[in-house]
Order: sequence, then C-alpha cells, then structure tokens
Amino acid sequence: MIIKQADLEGYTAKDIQVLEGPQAVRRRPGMYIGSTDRHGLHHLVHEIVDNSVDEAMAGFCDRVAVTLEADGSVRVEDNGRGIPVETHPQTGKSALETVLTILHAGGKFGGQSYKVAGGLHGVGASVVNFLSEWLKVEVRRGGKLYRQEYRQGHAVTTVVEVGPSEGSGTTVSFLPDKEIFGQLDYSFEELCQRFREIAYLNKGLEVSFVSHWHTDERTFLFEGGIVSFVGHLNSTKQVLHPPIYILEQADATFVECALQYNDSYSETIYSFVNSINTVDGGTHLTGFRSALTRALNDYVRKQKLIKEDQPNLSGEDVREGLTAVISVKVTDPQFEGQTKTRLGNAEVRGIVESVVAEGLTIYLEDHSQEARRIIEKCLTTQKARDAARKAREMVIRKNALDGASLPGKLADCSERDPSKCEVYIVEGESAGGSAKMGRDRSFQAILPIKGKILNVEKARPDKVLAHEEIRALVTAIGGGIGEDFNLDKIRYHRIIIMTDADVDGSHIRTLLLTFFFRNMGSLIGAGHLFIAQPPLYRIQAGKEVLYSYSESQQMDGLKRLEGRKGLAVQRYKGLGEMNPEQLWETTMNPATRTILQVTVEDAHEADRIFTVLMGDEVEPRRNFISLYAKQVRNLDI
Ligand code: 0RA
Repeated sequence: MIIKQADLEGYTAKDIQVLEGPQAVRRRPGMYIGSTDRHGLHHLVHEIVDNSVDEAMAGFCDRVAVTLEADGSVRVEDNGRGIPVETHPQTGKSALETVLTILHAGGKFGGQSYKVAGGLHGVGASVVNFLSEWLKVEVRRGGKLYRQEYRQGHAVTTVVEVGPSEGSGTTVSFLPDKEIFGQLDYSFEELCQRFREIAYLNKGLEVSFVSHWHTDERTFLFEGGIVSFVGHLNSTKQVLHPPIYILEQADATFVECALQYNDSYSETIYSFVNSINTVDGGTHLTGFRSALTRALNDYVRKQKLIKEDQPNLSGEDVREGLTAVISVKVTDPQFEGQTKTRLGNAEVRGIVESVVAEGLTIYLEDHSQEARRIIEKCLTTQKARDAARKAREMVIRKNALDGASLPGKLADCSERDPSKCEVYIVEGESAGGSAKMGRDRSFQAILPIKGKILNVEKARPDKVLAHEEIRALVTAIGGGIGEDFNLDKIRYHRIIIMTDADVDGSHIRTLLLTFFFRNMGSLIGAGHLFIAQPPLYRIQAGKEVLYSYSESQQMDGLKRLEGRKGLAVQRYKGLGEMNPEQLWETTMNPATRTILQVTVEDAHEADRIFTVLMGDEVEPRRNFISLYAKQVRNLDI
C-alpha cells in the first residue's frame, strides 16, 4: 500500500479499517476466521450467533433461532432490540451498514454490550458478510421492518423500510461463499455443542437449531444455567452432593460458578469469559483455584479435621473429582496467548478469589454433612497421592537396580533416535509373533500385551503401577507416568496400538486409550499415539491381490474383480490370521499402511465415553451407547 503524503493528513484509525474491506479479508480469510475448512465455516455461524448472545447478555433478548437451510445458507434470528438503523456519525452510513461493512465495528454501539475484541473472537459480522456469496439482514425496530442486502460484502441495496413490524429483533441470513469454502461441510453435533454451551451459560436464553441440511433439530434452554451444565458434565458419575452455586456482582464484574464433586479421579473445570470458553484459563481460573484451596484448608483447620502437623491440602488434592464451571462477565476483557483464549485482566483474579472463597466458606458452614463428604474425599486423595508418589519412586528405584532393564517381552528396535522409532503394542501372543517377524527391526519395536489389561477407570492411580502389563508398557515407553510423565524421555515418537477388529480388540483398544489419556495425556496432545488399521478382507484373482479396510472398499473391490476366474475372498477375523509378510504389507510398512493419529479434540467428551463404557453404572452405559453410537464407533475405529 502506498500512501501519498497529502493523504496522511487527517488519517485516522477509522480510515485504516476502511482499507481492510472485503478484498483484504477474502484474500486472507485464515487471518480472520482461522481456516476455510469446516471450523472456519462454523466460525461464521458462531460469529453471527455471538452478536445475538451479546444482546442477550445485555438483557434484551431471550430467544435465538438458528436455521441451516438445505442450500447451505444460514439464518440467525433474535428478539433483541434490533441493530440501530439511524445514521452513524463517523461513517455517514446507517449503523446497520457500518456493522456489516466495517471491520471490528461491532463494539462501537451500545456502551454496555459485552463485546469481545481481538483474536479470532468477535472479528465482527462484517467478516461474515465479506466471506458470503450473499447476506441479507432484517431489523424489526420501532414498529418498522427494515432490510438490506449484500453480495460478497458489498451493499447492493440501501437500508429499505419495507413495512410495519411487531416486536423487535434482528435476522441475519447468509450463504458462505463457495469460492472461499469450497464444498460446504457442516457438522450438526459440533454446531450443537456451542449452542448448548451458550444456553447453559445464559440461563433462560432459548437457542433453537433447525437444520434442513442434516434434517435434524434441537432446542436448548436451561433455567438452571451453569448448575445444569455441571449436572450434565457429571451425569454419568456418582456425585457427592448437589451442585454448589455462587453468584455475585463486584463492581462491573459478574462472577458465577457452580461446582460439584464426584467419586472419580479426574478434574473437569470449564472457564468462560463473556460466554467464550477460555481453554487456556487465565486470571479468573487462577482466582477460582486459589479460593478453593484456601476455603477448604481454612475449613479443615477450623474444624480440626486434620492433625496440626499434617500438611495442607494441595491444589491437586482439592481438585481431584471436581467438576466446575466458572463464568465471568467482564466489560473490557483482555485476551492473551496464541489463540486468545486466556484472560489477562489482573484485577479479575482477586475479585473471583474473594467472591468464591466467601461463597464456599458460607456453604461449608451451612452444610456440614456435604462439607464432611467433600473433605473426606480430599483427605483420601492426599493419602493416595502420597502412596502413588512412593509407588512411582519404587518403580524408578527398581528399574535402577535392574540396570533400567527393558521388559523381557519387548522386541526393541536397533535405532536409538526416538523420532525415528515406533513401537507396536500388539494384542495376543500369536499376533505379537507375526509382528516380530514381519517388522523392520531397524526402527520398529513390538510389545505384545497379554489378555485384558487393567481397567484403569476403576483403579486408583497408585494401583495402576502394580499391574505387570502396565509396568511393561511404562518402562518400554520410557517417559514415566502420571504427574512425572516426561515427554522428552519417550523412546518412540510413534506409539501404535494394533488390535483385532473384533469386540475384544476394541475393548482392549479403549482400555489402552483410557490409560494413555489418563496417565500420559501430553503424549496424545503431541500427536505420538496412533491406531493401526489392519485390513478386513483380502481378495485374490489370479496374481492380483486386493486388501480392503472398510465394507465399502470391499464392495468396490468385489465389483472391480467381478467375474474373474478363481476369485478368492478371505475375511480376517484377527491379526493372527495374517502371516508376517501380509501383516507387514498391509499394516506395518510405512510406505503402504494407513495409521490413524489419536487426537484429544474434545478431551472431556472422550473422558465421558471412557467413563460410560468402562464405569460400573449399567443404566447410563446402555443409554449412552444408543445415543452416541456414532462417536463410539469413531473412537473404536
Ligand atoms: C448495539 C445497540 C443496539 C442493538 C445492538 C447493538 C444489537 C446488535 C445485534 C446483533 C445481532 N443482534 C443484535 N441485536 C442488537 C440498540 C441500542 C438501542 O436500541 O438503544
């Protein structure tokens, strides 16, 4: 961009924004919405919905209706005040057109709206407009109905008064531009996830979603707000008490939190700022954590539930088995970090800490039975953590005595650079044998696992290491376990689970995934865990051999070789039916195999799946399997 000297006079921030028009955004959409895949597409929907949610947070709207049409266009309707249509003094255009054509213009109206600036959040309705083939907006306001239309971000009509209206509100419809997004790819469940979250965080707000694209619909409305949210997160667990709820306004900051302990060993804390999920936490979360530790320790000391010389409960002790949602509403949030998902406002920490500590203290004093159950759980955790530390130290010492010897049944590779090494964790002796013979021993190690390994959901962390199969796994991988797990020490950068394609195989795979998820989580996050994909069928016609890895591939293969002489079809029921060469060729040779990388995209949802499938409550498991059959299948690929 070249700016001549004369033009610089009177050059303001406003003009810079005008330069960032549709073309700039369309040239680099990723800068504004992250990507142009399904996530970017969903981002457009959320951007528009979030504007209506802001109106709800300001107290003027209690209904948002989202419709996904069969042609891929989206309609978002709310019953708020309606975007103002009068002329905006700085732009000379209507406020409506300003919001839809000027980058980041959203927060400039309505001083008390909780608009979030920066990062990928709240990039504004204009970005959606710029990335849409067309966009239409209707405003019901002051008894009149107004309409304006755009193409690729350019107004093609003025704001036209088209008739009278009842009530007030805003409706934005748009068709994401296929020039930007290619084929549109919407996920009903992913969209619902956020709509459900919004409804939880804004009690009394109805968010409905009708999709003619998926032929499905859902309505979310929670009178209980985040208390219902915590109930939902704990729905498959045994809880220790009804949810605790704290709500307080301190200056211009709203603090709201709900918490409930369950009898599991995991911690689930969700934090939000202005209805945005702060996955990287921040000052509000820090304040919450300090408050929890402080209030529980104060109570324990005051009630003399702990000996005087016994150490305080640690943060980990008070968070094991805790499910909590902390939601704050802040007027001028500062978001930090790469993805702008960490709250930076320093003053929020103290506000949250004192509100939560006070609320908790009052609750504990008023509810002595519930308090006793919570404290007992924390004290048990403290003891168990002590025991676990001793067990870990024992294993480390024992390994040192053994000369850090690797497990006997591990067939290690000769390469020593972890980034070049992989280990196959193989179910069963015979499959292990084939894998050992079929592998490339220079960089592939094989660890056979016998029978069903420990059900980690039911076992205490300190008991996990008592199990021989687990110890073999931990020593082979080499990075330790649990809190001591060190990603830098792992001996293989590809850890590949290889099991039979039957029910037992899928059970063992789920157990292993649970184990890794709970005890070596960062390994999944860093992309080191994989699932091998052995073929389901082998078709032979003369010299030509085809392997198929899915039923549809098998259909295609059969069609292709139809009518050939001597057509032979073999269905593999287990890895053991393949000879070493076949196993290498189909499942282990990096040049020809497919392996699936395990991600923890939604760690909580994964946790739910593990808990429900492995836990001992039969009823939720049955419900769950019918409800989430799709996800379970995905997990059990
Ligand atoms: C600022 C001021 C006013 C309304 C809105 C924003 C508004 C924006 C959106 C976006 C989607 N739905 C919306 N609803 C309302 C109104 C200020 C006033 O009437 O005094």
